[in-house]
This record gives sequence, C-alpha cells and structure tokens, in this order.
Amino acid sequence: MTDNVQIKEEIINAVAELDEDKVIQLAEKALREGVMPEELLSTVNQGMLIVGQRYEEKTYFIADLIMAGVIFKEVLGLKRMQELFHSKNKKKIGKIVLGTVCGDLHDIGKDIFRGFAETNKFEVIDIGVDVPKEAFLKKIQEHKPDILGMSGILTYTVDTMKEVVDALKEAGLRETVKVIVGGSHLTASTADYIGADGFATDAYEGVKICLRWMESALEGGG
Ligand code: B12
Repeated sequence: MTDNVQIKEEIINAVAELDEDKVIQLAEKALREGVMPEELLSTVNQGMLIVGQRYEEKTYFIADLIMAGVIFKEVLGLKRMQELFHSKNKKKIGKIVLGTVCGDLHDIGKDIFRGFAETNKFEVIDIGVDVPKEAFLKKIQEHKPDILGMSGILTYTVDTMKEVVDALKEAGLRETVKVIVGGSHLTASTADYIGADGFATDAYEGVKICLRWMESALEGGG
C-alpha cells in the first residue's frame, strides 16, 4: 500500500463531481506515482459511493449514475488497468460462468470480478447482464463450469439469485457447481437464504474464495 493520500482524495472528489477529464488525468498520474491498480479501483469506488448518496438525496439523477458508470469504465480501460487484468498464463485452473442476474444492468463489479478471475487463471464465460435463470441453466449445461458467479447490485436481486439456485436444484445441477454471489449489499445471511456456497462484497475476496474451492477440489476435498 502506498500513502498517496492527497491524490486519492482528489480522485474521490473528481469522481463525486463527475469530472471525467480530471478523473482520468489524476488516475494516470496516480498510477505513474506508484498507486497500485487495486488501490485505484477502491479509490474510484469510494467516489462512486458518494455519487450513490447524492442520488439518494436527489441532488443527482439517473444521468449522473450513467456518467459515473462511464467514468469507471474509462478507468478500467486505462492501459495499466488492462495489464492488471491481462492473464498471460494459458493453463487454466477452473471454469466460471458469470453474469449479472435478471433485472439488473450494473456490470462494473462483475467486470472487475471477471478481470481478477482471469488474472488468477480461471476461464470465465461472461454471459452479460440482465441474465434470466433459464440462460444461466443453459450455459451451465453447455459449459459444465466449476463455479457459477452471480452479480447483483440492486437489493432485490437476493430473490432473483435464489430463483437461479432453486432452478439449479430442480434441474439436478446444484451439486455439479459451486455458487458464489457478489454485491455490496450481500451478507452471510442473505447468501444463506439464496443457497449460495459463498459470497463477497469485494471482487478480489470473491476470487480468493474460488481459488480455495479449486485447491480443495484438487486435494479431493470436493
Ligand atoms: C453506476 C451506477 C449505475 C449505472 C450502472 C452502469 C454500469 N455499466 O454498471 C446505471 C446508470 C446503469 C445505473 C442504473 C440504475 N441504478 Co445504479 N448505481 C450506480 C452507482 C453510482 C455505482 C455502481 C458501481 O458500479 N459501483 C462500483 C462497483 C465496483 O461496485 P459494485 O458493483 O458494488 O461491485 C463490487 C461488489 O459489489 C463486488 N461484486 C460485484 N459483482 C460481483 C460478482 C461476484 C461474483 C463477486 C464475488 C463480487 C462482486 O465486487 C465489486 C468491488 O470489488 C451505484 C452507487 C453505489 N453506491 O454503488 C448506484 C446504485 C447501485 N444504483 C441504484 C439504482 C436505484 C439504480 C436504478 C434503479 C436507477 C433508476 N431509477 O433507474 C437503475 C437500475 C437499472 C437496472 N435495472 O439495473 C441504487 C441501488 C439501490 C438499491 N438498494 O437497490 C444505487 C446503490 C444508488 C443509490 N445509492 O441509490 N446505476
């Protein structure tokens, strides 16, 4: 961890103010000055939380949420960030089918999870956003993944995720795949209600759980 406190604060403020040019300029500067890409992501995320608060307070509107999304995606697209997500290792350790559940269009957290998973040698079949349970089932039958990853940012997606897990059970597929759910509103008890094997409010933590699952499967622990 570096202690570039000032530049990080400037980035948080620029994201909160939706100042696209300034965010990109500061993000590039921060990376040049030694801020780690992972730290940059979490810094930008702090700015996003302020955008969300302003939306709740009705000082920001839907157009502002859209702008915040555009800014985050630009940061993710910076060369150094792409390098973070780029896996040179061709040998894969496991397969993940990943999607944002039905009714939810938020894909930034999903994309970050995908990036970290690919860097950690997973093959990821990303089936996008607003994915109906039937499509999850179809992709699981087709690709036979080790893990199903579901992202849901809107709070009601807890029920949508549960519907997918229930559908897996009905189709006799539940035991064939580990299920991880991700979203900042999730807790151990909601994950339990969903019937997931694991949950994470942070994409990197989620990937660490997936790595542990693959290790224990290799050791014969299932
Ligand atoms: C940008 C944004 C949008 C953009 C999304 C653009 C995009 N391409 O994703 C757009 C404009 C589309 C949008 C739309 C809406 N949004 Co919006 N949006 C946001 C905002 C500002 C940032 C979200 C974000 O990307 N955060 C950054 C990422 C990195 O965080 P994250 O997604 O949570 O991901 C992290 C974890 O959750 C986790 N994770 C995520 N997925 C996964 C998956 C796995 C497998 C794992 C392990 C981990 C994991 O890892 C990530 C961190 O490492 C938030 C505010 C906030 N505080 O988050 C509101 C927010 C999420 N939106 C909100 C709302 C209400 C809406 C709308 C309903 C608004 C409207 N009236 O139309 C619509 C819904 C559209 C829909 N059907 O989905 C509310 C949700 C409230 C709720 N309790 O459900 C929020 C919280 C704003 C608020 N405070 O009111 N939004």
